[in-house]
Amino acid sequence: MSDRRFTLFHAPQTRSSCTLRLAEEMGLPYDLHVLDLAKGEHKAPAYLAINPMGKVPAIRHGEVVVTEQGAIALYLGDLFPETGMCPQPGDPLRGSLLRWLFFYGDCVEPAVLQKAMKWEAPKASMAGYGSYEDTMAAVEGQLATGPWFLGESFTIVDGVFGPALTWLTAFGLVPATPGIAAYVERFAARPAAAKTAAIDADLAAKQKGG
Ligand SMILES: N[C@@H](CCC(=O)N[C@@H](CS)C(=O)NCC(=O)O)C(=O)O
Repeated sequence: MSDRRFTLFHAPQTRSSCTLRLAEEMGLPYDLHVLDLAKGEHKAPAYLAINPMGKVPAIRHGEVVVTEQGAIALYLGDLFPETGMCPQPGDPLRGSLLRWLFFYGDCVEPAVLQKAMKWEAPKASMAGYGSYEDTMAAVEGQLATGPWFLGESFTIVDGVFGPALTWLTAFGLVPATPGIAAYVERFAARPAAAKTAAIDADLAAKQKGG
């Protein structure tokens, strides 16, 4: 597949905004297929054929469909290795990259949800994330090696953790400790932040108006 242009199935100001932001960070060639969640377009048969979960983000590249934001980030990082944002096999950072991409979906998301919903904490030895406290302590420990999640350079892992920590602290679901707040601030200061926010604001306004 020589053509690397892909389609991003996107709904403004949702998790697919993370993928949009990453595409902008990496300077990738993409087309947007915008879905209006309020109109239920993500649960219509045409989109369920792309993602039977009826959730965004998803990407289609040729015949390949990828869902789940971490998987999409890795797929794009490998498809565009020249961006330097996805340490490749053989690079010592590759293991760390995989570790934290999986850690986000396997540990951070369920830990934060349990805490936010005030669900009873499961026995730590039974829960893949142990506890909310241990999960967030691990994230904070890793952030301390910054400025970026894997150290000196911005990578696709920041494309997942950056938006997540931005939203989670904005909604008060995760405390903006000094380490997390400084990371969120660095993430917000990157040029792709303003561009992505403008695209999303425009799309959201069009959906509200239409
Ligand atoms: N596990 C998915 C989660 C995707 C997800 O939950 N997306 C939300 C938007 S933030 C969604 O599509 N919600 C619409 C719905 O489920 O009705 C991922 O990591 O990409």
